[in-house]
Amino acid sequence: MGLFGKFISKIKGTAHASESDWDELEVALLAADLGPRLAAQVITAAKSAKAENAEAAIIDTLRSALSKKSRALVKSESGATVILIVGVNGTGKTTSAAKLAASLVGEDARVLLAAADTFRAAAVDQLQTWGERLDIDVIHGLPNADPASVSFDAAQQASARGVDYLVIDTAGRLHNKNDLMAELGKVRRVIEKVLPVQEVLLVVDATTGQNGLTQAQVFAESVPLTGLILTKIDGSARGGIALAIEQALDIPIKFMGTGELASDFAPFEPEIYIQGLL
Ligand SMILES: Nc1nc2c(ncn2[C@@H]2O[C@H](COP(=O)(O)OP(=O)(O)OP(=O)(O)O)[C@@H](O)[C@H]2O)c(=O)[nH]1
Ligand SMILES: [Mg+2]
Repeated sequence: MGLFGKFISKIKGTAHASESDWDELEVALLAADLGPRLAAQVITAAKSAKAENAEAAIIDTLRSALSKKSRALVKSESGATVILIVGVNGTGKTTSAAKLAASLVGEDARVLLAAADTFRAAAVDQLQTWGERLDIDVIHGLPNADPASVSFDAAQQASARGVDYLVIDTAGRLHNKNDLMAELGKVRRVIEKVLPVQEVLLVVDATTGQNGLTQAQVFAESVPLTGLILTKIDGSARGGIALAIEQALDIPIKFMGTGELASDFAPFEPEIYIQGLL
């Protein structure tokens, strides 16, 4: 991404950055989707530092925007840990559910997937294809089944089979559709009749920029989000949205998606991420 590299090397040897240097930095910060608030804080911090300390001041400001909450998955002490995957259409929920399940299997956990996106038959097929590829069982219902009932059934099966994790994929829903948002609350309540829902992970597509922040705000009002999965940060120069969201909502990004393969998925590492921005 190399957001600040050019700016820093420009001001390092000089006593002062010029107005046009500051403007250039601000444009770069906004273009990277850091958002106006954090962009302004970075500029203020860099301006008040000496040229040779500007880089450290910028890094400190970025660091302070990060959530201090744990980025590790919460694990049930006994019984299956339920992870609900939510988000707007096309952000990468199904892919991320499969990738997350694969990474848990990679840690020797027993994992079950559930296709609670019952609106489209293709959505169930998509998760089943992943399941076959990864050798992970996928629970699904009849076409147009109630997502809450599929989730309930999946929780019962997870419990009966004694798996470690149940990862539930849900339908894409627009955050401005109240009935769909209310449905999420119902799905969660129904699962909790069987097992506690330890994680509700919102999938945000990094390429949607500041809209990702709006999505996170609205979803957080409907269902208690425990973390985020930030997808498609491969090839996106706009990864600054991660910091904008963490600063505004204090919801930790737990994982990131960096491509379309099962292996293109990793825990979110803030220090590496900040170095990447620089
Ligand atoms: N480059 C890239 N592509 C991704 C990533 N995650 C998902 N995709 C792609 O994005 C597209 C949509 O992914 P899905 O997983 O189907 O998204 P979804 O949120 O389940 O979509 P709906 O169920 O329709 O709401 C697919 O083509 C995925 O391969 C990622 O991290 N990087
Ligand atoms: Mg999907």
